[in-house]
Amino acid sequence: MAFDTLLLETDARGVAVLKVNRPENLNAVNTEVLGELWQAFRALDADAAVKAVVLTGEGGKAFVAGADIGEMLEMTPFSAGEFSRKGSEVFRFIDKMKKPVIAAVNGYALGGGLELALACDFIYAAENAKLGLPEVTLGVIPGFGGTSMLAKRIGPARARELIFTGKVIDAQKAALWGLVNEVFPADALMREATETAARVARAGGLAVAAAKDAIANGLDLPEYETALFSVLFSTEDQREGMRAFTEKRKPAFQGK
Ligand code: CO8
Repeated sequence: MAFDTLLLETDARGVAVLKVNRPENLNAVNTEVLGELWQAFRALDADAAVKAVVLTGEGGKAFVAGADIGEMLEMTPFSAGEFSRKGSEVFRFIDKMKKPVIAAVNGYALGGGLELALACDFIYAAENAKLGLPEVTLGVIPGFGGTSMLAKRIGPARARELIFTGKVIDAQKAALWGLVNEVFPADALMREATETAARVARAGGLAVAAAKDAIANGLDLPEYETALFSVLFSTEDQREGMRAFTEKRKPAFQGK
């Protein structure tokens, strides 16, 4: 699949690396990028050869430095609403996907860029990463779900501090606050992220999808996990996984 604003590669382990590719604009997200992200994530979810996705930004400087300010400058309330709705649709789809998406934040993740990273299952960051929601410094607020996603991730008090001031924090503080899972040297980030994705890819895909579903939809509903757990006993993967353990061999999951 070819895109104008994205790069996509899948390896033999079932790991897809998707890059936002507008490095001259620090990968700022405009309407075209949102449309292509929507297409790419739908295609990745439907592709049986893909088991896990790593999302990052092209170039060494930015993951995504925000929504495209030049494009937003010309927006009307109507087109801003459309833009926000399209973004929310893409971000909600990442949550609904069967496959985990890891954000590898390799530089600036600001505004809509941090919101995009927050929409992923978890975030790894490079030591040089800088994260924040500086929208109030531009006279707006986060519009892709950032207020609630950040408050859920790091708690309302820390989210208020970041959102009200527009303050940008470094990777170490982001890790301390639980915004990113782990920090790596910049030249190790993609190796670490793709190795974690490959580890996910080796597990039972149906089980990983059920676990993602349980966390997304069952946090306050323990019966939901029970229902997903029991359904997995109708799969060949469950028998293969447990049989392989008792036979002291590696499982060969089929996703069935
Ligand atoms: N949009 C458009 N272009 C951008 C953006 C952006 N968000 N960020 C950087 N660029 C461009 C710059 O304009 C510049 O282009 P040019 O070379 O043509 O002048 C190029 O990228 C390189 O950037 P800089 O020269 O500024 O690089 P620096 O290293 O000096 O600075 C910074 C890097 C600090 C990241 C700086 O570029 C910056 O502050 N960028 C803006 C960050 C920001 O405020 N992001 C939040 C935007 S608001 C948002 O995301 C709202 C989301 C919700 C939308 C909801 C729908 C309505």
